[in-house]
Amino acid sequence: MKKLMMSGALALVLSAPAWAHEPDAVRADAHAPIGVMGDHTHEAGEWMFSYRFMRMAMVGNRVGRTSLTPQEIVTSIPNVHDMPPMLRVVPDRMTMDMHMFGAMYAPNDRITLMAMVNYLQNEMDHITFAGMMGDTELGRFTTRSTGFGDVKLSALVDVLDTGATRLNIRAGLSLPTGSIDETAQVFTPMGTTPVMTMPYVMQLGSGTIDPTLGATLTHASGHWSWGGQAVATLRVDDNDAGYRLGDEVSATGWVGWSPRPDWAFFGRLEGSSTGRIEGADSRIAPPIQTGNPAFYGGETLSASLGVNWVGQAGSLRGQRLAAELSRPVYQDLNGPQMETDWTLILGWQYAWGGAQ
Ligand SMILES: [Cu+2]
Repeated sequence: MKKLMMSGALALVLSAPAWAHEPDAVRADAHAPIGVMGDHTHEAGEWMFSYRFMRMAMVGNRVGRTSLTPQEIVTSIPNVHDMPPMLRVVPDRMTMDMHMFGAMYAPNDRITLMAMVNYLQNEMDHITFAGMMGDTELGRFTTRSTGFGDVKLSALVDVLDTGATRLNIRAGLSLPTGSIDETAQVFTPMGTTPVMTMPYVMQLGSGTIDPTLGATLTHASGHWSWGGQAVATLRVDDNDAGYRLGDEVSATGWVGWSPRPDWAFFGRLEGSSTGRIEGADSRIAPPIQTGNPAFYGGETLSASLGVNWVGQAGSLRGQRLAAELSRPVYQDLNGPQMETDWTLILGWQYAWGGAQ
């Protein structure tokens, strides 16, 4: 993908027309890289629909910044639940697919309303080790959870808009529409196959109403653009199952380069910090790391390459396509915990209405 983007960029430079001759151009860099949400606002009466597909691939485990094999985990990490004394099941691969549907509408030039809901498909592969201790593999199994996640509603307020430089602040709520009662058949160290409530990471929602706050500053002029965003999601209450997910804060910054108005290429860094789960779901007590609320959260820094395209004429005008590929460059996890390998986001956005 990197190679493809580079050669695409080169071809565009060679064919780049002067921007001054295109005053009506829709700018590809008027939107942030597709992995950033709530970066832009709309003018009065304007609507936007968006669809994003996101795949996050996780392979292997780490404690802090150190990688651990499944055999090391089951011989060195105690089980938080009474029996057996050590962890006996290790997740070694997870794929999270998200179909993200979004709508934006601006009742006036200062306020833009935004709603998002995700359809999630989670899949986790496990290794079960035999008996009460030791590192003899007994077998493997896969669990899956599928369904809609939490609905996120927010309002974005334009604080500053000079045309080139924009600042918006956002306040919102995440509503607990996603299930926290997902179950799956598992394969135990004793060779039995009961159906159990899945660990926290495989659940589809937080189970709580979570306030979110954010601010985004962007600038675009000539061939260059840049932006920054900070977002916090706060967990202020326990859910019905007796726990709350950790607070999340993240900050990101990006630089974009547009050889022509309809294309923009981005480099982006994002740092995030997530707290441990507080409380516990009494239904979740298997001898696996994901069953321990302390083995959640941590600090991650990831780097991304992205591309935006926007149509200029006819029925393609205002249609946006985008892609972004991210890889972590630093992960310090409260573990053992699965580590992220890469994340890919593909997106489509279309806005209409408004004054133009
Ligand atoms: Cu929008």
